[in-house]
Amino acid sequence: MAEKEQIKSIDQATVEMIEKAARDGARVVFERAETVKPCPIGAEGSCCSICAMGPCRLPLPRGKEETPEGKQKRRGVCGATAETIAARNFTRKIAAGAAAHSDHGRRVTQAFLDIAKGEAPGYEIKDEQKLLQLALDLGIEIGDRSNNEIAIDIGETLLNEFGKQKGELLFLKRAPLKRQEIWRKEGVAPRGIDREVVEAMHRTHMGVDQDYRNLLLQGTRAALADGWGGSMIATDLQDIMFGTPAPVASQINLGVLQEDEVNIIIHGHEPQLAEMLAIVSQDREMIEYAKSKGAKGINLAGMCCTANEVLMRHGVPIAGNFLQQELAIVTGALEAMVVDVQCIMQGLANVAQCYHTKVITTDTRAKIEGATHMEFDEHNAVESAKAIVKAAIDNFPNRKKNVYIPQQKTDLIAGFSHETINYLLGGLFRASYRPLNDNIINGRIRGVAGVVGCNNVRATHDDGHVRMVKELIKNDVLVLQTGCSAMACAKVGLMVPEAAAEYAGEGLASVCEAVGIPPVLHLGACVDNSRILIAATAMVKDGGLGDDISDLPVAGAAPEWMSEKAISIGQYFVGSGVFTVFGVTWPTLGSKEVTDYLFKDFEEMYGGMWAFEPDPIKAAHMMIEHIDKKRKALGIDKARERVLYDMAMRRELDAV
Ligand code: XCC
Repeated sequence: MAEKEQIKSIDQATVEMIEKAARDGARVVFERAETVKPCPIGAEGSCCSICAMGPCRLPLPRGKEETPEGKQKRRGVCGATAETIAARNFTRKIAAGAAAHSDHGRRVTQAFLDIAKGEAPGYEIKDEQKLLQLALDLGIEIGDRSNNEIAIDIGETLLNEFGKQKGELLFLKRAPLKRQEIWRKEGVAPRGIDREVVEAMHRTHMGVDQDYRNLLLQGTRAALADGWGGSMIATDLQDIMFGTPAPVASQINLGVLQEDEVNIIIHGHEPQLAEMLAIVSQDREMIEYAKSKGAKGINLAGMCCTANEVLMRHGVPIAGNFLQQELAIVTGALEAMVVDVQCIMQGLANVAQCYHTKVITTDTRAKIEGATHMEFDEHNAVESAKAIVKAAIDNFPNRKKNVYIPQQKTDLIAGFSHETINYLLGGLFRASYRPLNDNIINGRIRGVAGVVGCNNVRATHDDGHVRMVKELIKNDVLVLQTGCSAMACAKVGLMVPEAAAEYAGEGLASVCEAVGIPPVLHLGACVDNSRILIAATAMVKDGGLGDDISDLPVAGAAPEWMSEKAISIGQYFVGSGVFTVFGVTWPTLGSKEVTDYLFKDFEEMYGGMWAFEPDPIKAAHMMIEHIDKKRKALGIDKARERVLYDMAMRRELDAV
């Protein structure tokens, strides 16, 4: 029997562009995925390629139980067990993910220092309040010093976090005290960001750490160095330099591209260039230049996490999420695809050959064969950005006949930073999470879920995110989102206040309507998952919901994950006490022991644990079950029953 064909996407714009790509002869990710199938042994984490005696492939016996003798024999050439191999592969994924977020954080810190020293004209410190708060957090003197003097000390202190060899990362102190104690007890409090990544790479080298528990201990430490280190530093400093996000309206999907304007997409992760492009693309001189080439104006849009950064702070529209990157070129209406780092498919350069689009790499760490490299330099940001915009404008007259922009675009509200949530809930003078905690305690809100992460071409595009989030809000779970997951839900209209009445359960809807927020809140890019850690900590500190993150009725998920960064994020959530469920595939299934350790034993150690469930509805119910378990432990389960009873009574009364 033929294999049932997987539906490629639930998004009409995506479907239309896949069809156009086929007509135009452009090979995109959806087509490549049909010819390149995943290796089943690698997918389970059972292929070891870390030395030249292998790769050793250790498949599980198919269709039957593994016998003890079989398990004994299932070893690599060096004698490594399936447990060691799975744990090593998993730890390496964490190290790569933590490295990506943290190298982003490092470059942001360097830019922050340059700005403070006056060496990066065109940028400034935008959020003074957050600067001073951070100085207080770090014990840096404020006195009557200038913002720049304070910022230099902050920048140097945080830059030191990357290469620190001893002690603990400074931001660990932001966590609830009980959480800090757990980290110390388990020996996973990170010392320095780079140190933990390097040690993870060392310990997973051939012939070093060969105890899966010990390997995963280092994996946890490296992941925590991402969440409470590199990512958190990136978020804080970006907010100070570019402004802490506040609610902003915009639009999303390929329909934001304009037929008669110069279309530029900024794609990747670091916001420095994107910030400057947002300014320069509005420059009168640039717009005039665009007009001289026959365009009506310049249209900047975002893709992937850079998109989230400039959406949150400027309302720049989003053209799409991860799996739509090549499809933006397929419209035939894109003058320049400007990329920096992470999640950029090499296929872009190939697809661009069928159209006029210029793929422009801008970062010395990320070049692509066949693309044009135009180095972006923060010291000369305005000029660098102008050169890129000019190159896009110059490309406008080269558009070919095969232009078609799908009509789909959806309104959304973004900009829900921790500070904004605090303010919206509590008001300017008494900003607090109290109303959120109270509504959780009284049962109107059942709990809070973070649904984040990528798209994965092995699952129907956007479907997992949308179905999971709809199920959660229907069951009164407030959803916080970042990354490509946020974009999937924004595209179907879940990020406008009206979505509360349409999709949320009565309890959640009543709170959203009172505060005027959507039931699904966009918190930003993937480094901004650190905002979720801070929000969870604020809930603990506000009282009434236990004394650790693991006591809260919260859960996390990445239903369509694909990147190593997602594994690092998941691991730091689990290590911070959060139950976290991933979809699509799970990279340790080749070892039952390692999988059980992550899914069960971790709960004893960290209060949080992993789960794997490819069905988004079932996964949502696993999250709800966990939330209910936590409500019961807190003794607030009865409150919710009362609320539901009240509603039933109300309905009865209404019927009379
Ligand atoms: Fe990349 Fe951040 Fe994943 Fe999207 S969600 S595919 S990592 S852009 Ni981060």
